[in-house]
Parts: sequence; C-alpha cells; structure tokens
Amino acid sequence: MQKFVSADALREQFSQAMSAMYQQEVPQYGTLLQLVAEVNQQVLAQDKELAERLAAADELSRLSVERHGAIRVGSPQELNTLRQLFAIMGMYPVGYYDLAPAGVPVHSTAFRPVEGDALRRNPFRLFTSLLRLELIEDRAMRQRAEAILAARQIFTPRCLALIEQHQQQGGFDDATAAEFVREALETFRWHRQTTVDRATYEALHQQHRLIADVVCFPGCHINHLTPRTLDIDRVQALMPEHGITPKAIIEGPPRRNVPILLRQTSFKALEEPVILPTARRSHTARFGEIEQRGVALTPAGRQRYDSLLAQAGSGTDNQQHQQHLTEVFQAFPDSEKALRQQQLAWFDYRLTEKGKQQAIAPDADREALIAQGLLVADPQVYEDFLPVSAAGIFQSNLGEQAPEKFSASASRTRFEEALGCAVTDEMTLYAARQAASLQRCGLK
Ligand code: OOG
Ligand code: NI
Repeated sequence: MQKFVSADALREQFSQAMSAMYQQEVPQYGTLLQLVAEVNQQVLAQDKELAERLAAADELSRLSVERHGAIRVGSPQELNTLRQLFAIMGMYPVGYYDLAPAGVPVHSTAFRPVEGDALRRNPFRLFTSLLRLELIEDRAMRQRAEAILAARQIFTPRCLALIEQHQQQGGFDDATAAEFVREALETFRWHRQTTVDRATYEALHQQHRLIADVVCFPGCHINHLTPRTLDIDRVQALMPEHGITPKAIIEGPPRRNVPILLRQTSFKALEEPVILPTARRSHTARFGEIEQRGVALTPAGRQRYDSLLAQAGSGTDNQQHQQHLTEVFQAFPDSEKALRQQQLAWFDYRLTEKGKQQAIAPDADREALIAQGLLVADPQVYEDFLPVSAAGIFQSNLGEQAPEKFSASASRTRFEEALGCAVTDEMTLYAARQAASLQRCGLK
C-alpha cells in the first residue's frame, strides 16, 4: 500500500515554509520571533509551576511552533479553493467573524486543526477574510473591482492540479507533499508589482485601503504571522528596545491569574514601495503580531467577557487601559475552581496515577475528586479569535483613516455559500472535548 504523508506533517511543513518566507520578506518578524522566544524562556525559568504544568498537559512542545497568520481574499471562488487547499493540511473553517460593524468591510473564519492530537502537534491557523464588495456603495467601482478579481488566478496551475490529485487519491507521497507545499506557498507570497494602474489603485484605496490591498495584487499575500508568548506585557514593553514600534494598546482581556481567551498586540504595518505599471507609491499591509492565549470560555463566560469588555471601552494609553480593564474585570472570577464551578470556562479532565487506581463513580463530585488528588483539570487553550480584537488589529494597520461604519447585517449564509460548507461552531468543539475527557475518566 502507498504511504501518504499525514495532514499534520503537511501543515507543519507548510507553516515552517511560510514562516521562513515571511522572515525573509519582513525581517522585523524574525526579530519579533527571537524576542518572543527569549521572553518565553525567561517566563518558564522563573515560573517552574507553569513550566511543569505546560509539560504535563503536553503544551510545551507546541509553544515554539505556535503561530497564526492572516490573509484576505476577494472572491467566493478564491475562498472556496482555499478551503480545499487547507483541508489537505487538516485545517477546517471554524467560527464566523463579522467585522463590518467595526468598520472593516470583511467577514472571516479561521482555518485550523480541530482534533486534540492535531492541535497538540501543530495548531497553525489562518485568519481568513473575504472582502464584502457588496458594501461598496459606488456601483461602478464595485463592478471594476469584481472584474479585476474575476480576471486573476491566485493559485498556480500545478497547485490546482495537486489539490485535485489529492482529492482523487487521498494523499501525497513525500516528494509530492514537498512540491505541494512549495506550490501552495506561491499564493501567499508578496508581490511588489500591482496588477492595476495607478488611477485604479488610488480609486480603490480611496474607497477603503483594505480594498486596494485585496484587489490590486496578483496573490493574497500573508499579511502577518503571530507567535505565542507567555507574557505579552513584557514583550510589548521590550519591543521598542528592539527597534519595533508596537500598536498603542494590547487588545483583549487584561492580565489575570488565570489567563482567559486571547490577548494580542501588533507592530505597525510597513510602508513599502510598490510598483504600478507607470508609477511607484507606498503601500501598507504587512505587519507582525504577538498573542498570549488563555482558557477558552463557555457561552456563559463569553457573554460575561463581551459585556465587561463593552463596559470598559477602549483607550489610547496602554497602561491606563490595562488598569481600567483590570478594575472592570474584577467582576469576572479569577480562579480555576470558580471558573469550573460557575461553568465559565472549558477544561480537559484526566485522572492522576492515584486516581487511576481507584474505582470512580460516574456521578462522583468532580471538585471533591480534584481536592483528593484523584483528578486534574487542565484549562483548554482558546484556539480561536475575537472579533473586537481583530477589528482593533485591522484598524491599527489601516493607518489614520477614520473607521467607516457599515450598517450591513452579518451575512453568515453568504459567507458559507462562498466557502462551500458551513463553518464549525467553536463552542461545539470545546464542549465535545471536555465531555470526551470526562468520559475517559469514567465520569459523566
Ligand atoms: C486580520 C486582522 C485580525 C487577529 O489575529 O485577530 C487578526 C488581518 O489584518 O487580515 O490578525
Ligand atoms: Ni492575527
């Protein structure tokens, strides 16, 4: 029988190739990677308990490969082909994010692994946005953009052929896998040369900077990659010393004893020269970002988070903003026990060695078992994104242009039609994982 390369191995190779390409294209990203690795090492050296805990939960090995990226596409066909391409690497669309209310004319999903083993091996995810051209009011402009997008092919012919081959044969051998990674990478490469003339670029840019970025280039360049840090406040503070200018505030929840969801910050997009057929100008699209991931929240926890975040509002000074957030978030329980008891967060349960030697009644009280040292609850890492944070990251990289408000309603159905399938609801995944872990312990 033919031996196929696993989807996990393909994803790993692809994410490494993507990182190498981006470090070459944007050297500041390489600097950021080094800084994050140093800070992670310091944190682990200072916090032995955390180091042991991460090791026990099998989280340590993935830390250094942990990253996400982001891309933006222009047409339903492009999104549909991306779905097929990412499926080969074990990445499936999870979650629907509508960014129009925050002034960004896109809606998005994250292509990511969904199984526990795949996530532990390599959690590489891509935040993928589809431009909502229907939000452009100028009809002539909208049609022009649609025509430009219809005329481009962001995938190499060989990449398309390999996707088809995979669908027919169910896998790749080693050599074909390597070729697939090379070909797939081409779609995400930066091109200095636009496909449109200066007047068209300026007109689209005038509509919205994002539209120019999505429509005027021959591919959908990766616009950032994001390593995972164990201390985002420290990295944010150290960035200037390393010649990197961070955005003003860290997005997401404040620093907590039990980190929740996701905290993110980025460095400003580069102003880089692009070549238009008859002119040159600068274009800002590509940046770097870091994130610190915490425990995934249940729907009840998430509701509480959303309302506290709305209550806290935003700010321009990071220190003040973090202080204010910390105060507002005092209303959110900050111990694992409380998060479990109030069912605000998702956990993975496992029996200790002692626990394995005992008969455990299916309806035994979990907290009692934990107190007796028979059961351990590891927080489930939040694997997804936050729309308010994402909008903040988008905005900080679109320059000073005042955010435009789009009143259009969310359009999940249209997004899923373009994608060619429904997006998976992330809560279902966390809930199923917690339930499966309890079952493995013989608990209900
Ligand atoms: C995506 C911005 C959002 C995140 O991690 O939430 C984002 C983009 O700029 O295309 O990166
Ligand atoms: Ni990002």
